[in-house]
Amino acid sequence: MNIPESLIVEQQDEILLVKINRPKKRNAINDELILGLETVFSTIPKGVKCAVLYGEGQHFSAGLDLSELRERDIVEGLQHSRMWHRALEKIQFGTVPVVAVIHGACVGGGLEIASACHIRVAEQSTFYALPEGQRGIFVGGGASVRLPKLIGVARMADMMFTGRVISAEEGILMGFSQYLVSENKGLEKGIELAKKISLNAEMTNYALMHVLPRIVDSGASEGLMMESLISTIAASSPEAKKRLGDFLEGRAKKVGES
Ligand code: 1HE
Repeated sequence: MNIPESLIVEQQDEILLVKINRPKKRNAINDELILGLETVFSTIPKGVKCAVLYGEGQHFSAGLDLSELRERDIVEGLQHSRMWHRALEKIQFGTVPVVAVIHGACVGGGLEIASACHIRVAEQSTFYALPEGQRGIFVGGGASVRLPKLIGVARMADMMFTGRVISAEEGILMGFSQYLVSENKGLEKGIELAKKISLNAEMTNYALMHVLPRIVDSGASEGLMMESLISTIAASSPEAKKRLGDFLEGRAKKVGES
């Protein structure tokens, strides 16, 4: 497997920890790194149930490595954007849910990578921006599809029109991150969430990753039909029957019990 030095992958029981490790360049994403992410998320080892993606150093990621952008022609540019789409599809529609733990800069392509994950935990130092507008370019890693679903079209357009920087607190109010934690506590929180997610029935995680986004992208009538299908499939699995029985016979936790 071709994993570059700028990615560190470590398995802790059922959790895969994936670290972007290019701190001298603020975890800017060059081709090697995006291809490495594609490889890692295409080849999740058997037994892994959830992944945590985070960054080394002071920042999650400064986005696209701008030093590689200069001399591309139009076709190369298209292929480059499609390469990002492919890699981020592997994160979003891979085999396991991915928790992003973000801190410092989460900008441009870094924000696009975090948007492809399933849950985002932000440390207090996090700031978000889409500097593409200021650099004279446009997002190319899927932000126009994923980001409006998280924060809304108007907010994304504002970020690009004005170069506005969003704080960690604003990020949570806007719906970009789901958890806000103090500095250096992100990984601990990310692992805690990953452990919780790993305890779910496999079918529930599968439906949340692969079916829910398709329902959201479809019309109401098709969406409701897909919901009926997946809820019936999920409820008929032996795991669901066991869990329902556990609750009805007093062996399972009540809502809110930990
Ligand atoms: C980089 C990059 C990069 C840093 N490409 N080399 N992204 C941006 O427009 C963000 C550009 N970066 C920044 O605004 C700042 O670097 C940060 C706010 C993220 C961090 O600031 P700081 O003071 O901690 O670091 P620095 O001194 O600016 O950078 C340290 C080194 O990292 C320096 O290299 P050095 O060789 O002079 O030490 C920087 O050149 C390098 N560096 N960011 C290349 N992005 C799929 S399309 C997505 C399109 C985009 O992502 S566009 C947004 C690009």
